[in-house]
Amino acid sequence: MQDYRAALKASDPEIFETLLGEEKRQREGVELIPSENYCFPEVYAALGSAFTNKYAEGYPGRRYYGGTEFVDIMENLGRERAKALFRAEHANLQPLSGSPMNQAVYLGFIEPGSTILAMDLSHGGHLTHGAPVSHMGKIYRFVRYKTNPENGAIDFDQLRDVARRERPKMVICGYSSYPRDYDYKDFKSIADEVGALTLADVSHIGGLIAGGAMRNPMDAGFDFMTTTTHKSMRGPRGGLILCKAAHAKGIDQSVFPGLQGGPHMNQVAATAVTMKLAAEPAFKAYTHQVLKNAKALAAELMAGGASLVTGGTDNHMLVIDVVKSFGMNGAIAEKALDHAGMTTNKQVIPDDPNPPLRPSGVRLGTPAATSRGMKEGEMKEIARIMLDAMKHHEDAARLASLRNETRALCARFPVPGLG
Ligand code: DSN
Repeated sequence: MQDYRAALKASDPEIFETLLGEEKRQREGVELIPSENYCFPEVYAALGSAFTNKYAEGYPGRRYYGGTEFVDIMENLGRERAKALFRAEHANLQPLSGSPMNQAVYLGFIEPGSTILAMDLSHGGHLTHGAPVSHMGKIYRFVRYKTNPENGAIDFDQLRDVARRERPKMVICGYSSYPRDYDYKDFKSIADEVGALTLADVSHIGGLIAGGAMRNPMDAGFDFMTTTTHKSMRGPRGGLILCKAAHAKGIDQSVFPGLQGGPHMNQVAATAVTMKLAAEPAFKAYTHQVLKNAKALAAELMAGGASLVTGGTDNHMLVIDVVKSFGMNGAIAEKALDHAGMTTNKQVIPDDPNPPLRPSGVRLGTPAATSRGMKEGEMKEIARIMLDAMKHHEDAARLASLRNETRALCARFPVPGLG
């Protein structure tokens, strides 16, 4: 078999150098961005395979190109695995990523100009849930529900009031910065009352649902569930749509030819592989450890003076109000943590008075560290280094010394697939 790395090194040493730099960065730092992870090593093999060469517009058994006998078998396996994993009646593995995946649902089932009810963006909703700067926010009329300022949880009374008043065609639940779980039946009953379709965008927690650590919206009778495949699922960068059988034809047509052309068959293959690995007992144990680690990290950070949005976490994610805790904005905290070898991202908090590039929070999560085998003990070490870095963010020598401690910690936990 050809050594692809050696070929790249020989033909493009400049790009190869950047790859080596990125691999070193991933090895020597603790990755705490909650949407990032280390993919299964098998995913690298599928992504860097001959499937990348193949055009296969259409679906298995109904393609617009010849030579599709093997990709048909592969995509069918992936679809059946995804259906079984998520207890769904239909699966589409072709969305190129999270944004097109959600667009395909809207464009296939909601008329332009119609109303969609989704979470307020500063309270945890995602760009594709109708941010004014997104085309989706221009095509549809998004109305909002929020979290309760008392406890940080979704305010279902307000959600019901907005739904009754606005009569949305679709109710979306899902988030990119909400550290709590909820009962999908609450959303479903409100949507049913006003005759709306239900979409759960579980991009952050798709893997945690697959492993049984968090609730599955399909069990509550949701019409659609979308998830990216690269976050807690440890697959390739990509999107996955699960839905009821009644929506299968509409979803497939909306993805192709409605929104996309040729699917990336190497990505579809990597997703199919991920669906198999995510059904294994080891992955189930992994997802439960992700949650245990998040709780341990939250407890330790709070004991050290960090104020967490909602006061803790039920999932893999934590949001620290760094203005309240340490008197600095999220951009400064992110940089200090970076210098200490801890990668996080600045984050707006509910009704944040500060702008998105200098918001009041930082967001962190445990999926990637857990993929390296880190457990509650390591979360204590991570929290100690983080607190020290934020409290001494202007002390360059101290940050450099903390970075060495982070490197030593990381050296004990090889990165899957990178060593
Ligand atoms: N960018 C992802 C996140 O970080 O949550 C969502 O698209």
